[in-house]
Amino acid sequence: MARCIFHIDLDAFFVSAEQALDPKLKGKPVIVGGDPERRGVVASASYEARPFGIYAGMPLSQARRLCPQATFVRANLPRYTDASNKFMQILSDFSPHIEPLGLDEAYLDVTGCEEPYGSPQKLAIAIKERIYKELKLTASVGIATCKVIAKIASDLCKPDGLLEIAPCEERNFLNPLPVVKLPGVGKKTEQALTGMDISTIGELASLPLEIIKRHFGIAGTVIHSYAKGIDNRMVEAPGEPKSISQQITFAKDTLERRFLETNLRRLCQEVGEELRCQDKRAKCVAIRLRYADFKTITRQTTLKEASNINQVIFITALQLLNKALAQKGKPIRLIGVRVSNLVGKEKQLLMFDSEIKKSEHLDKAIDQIRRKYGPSAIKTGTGIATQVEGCGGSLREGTNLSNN
Ligand code: TTP
Ligand code: MG
Repeated sequence: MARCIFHIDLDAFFVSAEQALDPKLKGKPVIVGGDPERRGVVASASYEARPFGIYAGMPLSQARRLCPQATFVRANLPRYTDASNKFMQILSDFSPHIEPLGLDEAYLDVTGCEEPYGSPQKLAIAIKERIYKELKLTASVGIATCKVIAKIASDLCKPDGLLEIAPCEERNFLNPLPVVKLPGVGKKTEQALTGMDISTIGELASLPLEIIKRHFGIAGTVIHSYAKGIDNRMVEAPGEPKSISQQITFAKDTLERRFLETNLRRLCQEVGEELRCQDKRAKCVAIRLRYADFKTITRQTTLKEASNINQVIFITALQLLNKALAQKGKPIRLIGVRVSNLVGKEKQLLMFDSEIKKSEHLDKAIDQIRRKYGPSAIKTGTGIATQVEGCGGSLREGTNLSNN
């Protein structure tokens, strides 16, 4: 029996959440991201703002130049998290097979669930109506026999759309679409395919697999299957987070060593706290640097033994930073720390080293004080420098727990 998979994505989510609270913003160019006078990027743009060329990730200053009449609203993450939880709850009332992706989208396997409604489309309409009634948000729904086609369909019918690709119609639907519509085909792959005279998904599907593999390796096999409408992935509830990250965008690009180190220490401390909170240790530590010209690099290393001790994470991240700075002396706009390859208590090595135990206990005690009395209640010597030094503040981007 063919599966019936929905991909549901909220339209202009952050903006719509603001419009739901303040109806005066409806029908207007609205941009959520923060204060355009400060550094930062567009998180979400209303459909009225998009014809001006505004997209997520664009610097707010540029968005302001392109669309000065837009209303700029500072992002309110707790508000969106709350709406997201309610959205996922509504979806799970229609099918237990739900796979949330980020805050505003999910796959839903509704095979067999459509019967009481009469058809998959009627079920999708019932979901959309409930989302609108309870949250004042619109969603777009793609319906297909597999995930990849459902996702492409929901993207094509935005905003407030519904598009069903009937079983056996997959290839007819995919063939004329540009390759870039295929998840997994980014700018670089698109360019390489253009160089091979391939511009549509149909053309990609008709290439021999050997040629695709030669150019794109194992990733090529996946996009080739998708291009042929083959995607056997199940709709699965996500596992535990596989990485934890924190990053900061500075108010001014900087190469000031002590300022960078101080911020790095703070990020490592926050990542460490999240690890300890989850009773996890990490084997890999990575830093991310974005230079003034937006070029972004990641440098990663593996620890001899998994750790959640601030100082261990910091020293490792600092070595990566020093190496990167020695290679490139360009001013830095953003710095981030990510720990991955997480192991839980059951997989941790026995710790014979009492110094490690002591450090972990000390960090945990500091976490408790900070949780009780606020983050500034206790500081390590170097941490104090962030308050007084150089770059006029920074824009925090929050903890990110990722399954990738
Ligand atoms: P998206 O679903 O990609 O975008 P959207 O909901 O704003 O618009 P669309 O109608 O095209 O679906 O992302 C969901 C939310 O995630 C978005 O509202 C804000 C946030 N987000 C960021 O903070 N930064 C980003 O770069 C992107 C792409 C999204
Ligand atoms: Mg969305």
